[in-house]
Amino acid sequence: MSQQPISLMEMPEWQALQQHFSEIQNKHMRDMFAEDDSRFDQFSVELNEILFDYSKNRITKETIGLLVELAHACELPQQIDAMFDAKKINATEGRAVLHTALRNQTDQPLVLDGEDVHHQVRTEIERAYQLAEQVRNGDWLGYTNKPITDIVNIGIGGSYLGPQMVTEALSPFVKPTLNFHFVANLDENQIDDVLAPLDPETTLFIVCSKTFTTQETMFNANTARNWFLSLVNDKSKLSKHFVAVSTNIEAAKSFGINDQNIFSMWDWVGGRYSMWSAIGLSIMIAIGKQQFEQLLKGASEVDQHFRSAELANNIPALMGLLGVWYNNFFDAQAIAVLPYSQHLHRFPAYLQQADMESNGKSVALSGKRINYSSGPVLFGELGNPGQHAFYQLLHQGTKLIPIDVIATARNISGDNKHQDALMSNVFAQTEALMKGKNEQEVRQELESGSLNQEAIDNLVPHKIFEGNRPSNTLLLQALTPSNLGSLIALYEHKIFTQGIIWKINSFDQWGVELGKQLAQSILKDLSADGNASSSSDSDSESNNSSNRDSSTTGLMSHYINQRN
Ligand code: G6Q
Repeated sequence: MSQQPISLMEMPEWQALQQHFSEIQNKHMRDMFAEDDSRFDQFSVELNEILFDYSKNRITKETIGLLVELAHACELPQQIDAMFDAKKINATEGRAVLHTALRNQTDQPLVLDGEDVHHQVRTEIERAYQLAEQVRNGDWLGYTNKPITDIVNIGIGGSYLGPQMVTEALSPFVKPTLNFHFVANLDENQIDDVLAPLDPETTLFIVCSKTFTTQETMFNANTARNWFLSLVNDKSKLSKHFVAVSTNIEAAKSFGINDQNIFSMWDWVGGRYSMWSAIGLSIMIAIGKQQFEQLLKGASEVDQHFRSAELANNIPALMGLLGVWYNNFFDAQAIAVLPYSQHLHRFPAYLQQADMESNGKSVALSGKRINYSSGPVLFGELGNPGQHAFYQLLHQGTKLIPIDVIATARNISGDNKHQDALMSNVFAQTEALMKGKNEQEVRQELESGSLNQEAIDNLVPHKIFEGNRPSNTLLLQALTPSNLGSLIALYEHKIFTQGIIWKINSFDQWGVELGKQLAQSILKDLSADGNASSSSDSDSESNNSSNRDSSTTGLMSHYINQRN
């Protein structure tokens, strides 16, 4: 007889954590550090050139033990194997999840539906490298035989955030004679601004779209093509200036892109996990084959670590479990990711998609609604600018917001004259969040000044910092391609770990669909005769418009009046 799977919160391992939480929830990290000076050694892990310090968390050895037991009870190790072994773990789309195969460094075949995935991956990436090297060497010539100077990546979501983030993060490795532009927004101001200074003779457009149907990308690609044709006036010249990356080869061909300029990807790569494939073509052009291979290598090393390290010593598993600890036991609603490295300025935006699109789900794989909290709100910004903006809330607000701080010990492009000052901020912030400042300390500080007793009494409560606010620190030796590859893979696997604990599918994104469908129906009405009325429509396709609410109808009418 088949048994109903036991729900997460009824698991004995969960209940043991609940009990443990009630015992330590009020314990202050200040005291934990005072009682045990080996916390840093106990709660930090080094992997190649990355140090992960998680000692400033509201945890004891027992907490980690219990979280690891929960992960085992949720079969995390078996699920990790299932992902790497090409099992179709993306159940709602019937797909394997194989971004790890895109960076696999071994010669071992990996068979999926009768095909060797590794062979397919290597073949396609070598084609992409060839194009990248031609552009970099000046051998890829535009229609007037001039080398390319500007590369415009047109794509959105996973076909944009990863390539843009990495190209920016690795700017010291980017070929200085090439300029990179990323167009994602449907507001034509973006593409118009990008195109304005460009010369069609020396511009290469990469249309990146897994489906080749995405509205924003198709609009922008058409605008780029029209711009090119308006200046060049000869369709036969397009082939030197437009390439595409897609699973939908036919659609890319009908857009007018030559067969040999289309690079494929596969349905087993999710958009937000796809920068390791030819979707990363702009990165390949920017940093070249050798450095792109380093990026893959760094990610692959984390893949091996995730697959083989004991969970108690496994960085992505620990990152994921600590997130569960705060999300589900402390009821923390948000997390902040705070890079102190300027070149990582797009990392929070990239991670926002990776995390929130993956784990922003409320139905378990079983099809049942979950009765616990899943993915948190993720936000972030560069560290120092953030300190002078929203860190106030992190230090003294009413919400508990665990943070990840990311920093590099060495700045590879400068002479490190700011480095000690920068790092002093990194260490000071996490120390302040952990320790806080108690009443006695505040009083002492104020009493050494010139204020009278009444003024001191009034000021004291405002100057108290409760502290006990958790942080992880990821300290990279430097922001190299290999370390960046590792950093991204750490977060990918953190997200995976949490998806397994929460029993959700981290690899679909049905939530993106409804808005897209409605936009299509609304656009049809907006482009028709400007009639946004909610009254009866006879054809069945306009069911949506007849069901439209008064707010949407009112806004549409107002827009139509204003636009005319
Ligand atoms: C990512 C999502 C989504 C997707 C974009 C672009 O995992 O699926 O962000 O990447 O909607 O889709 P296309 O690449 O198909 O244009």
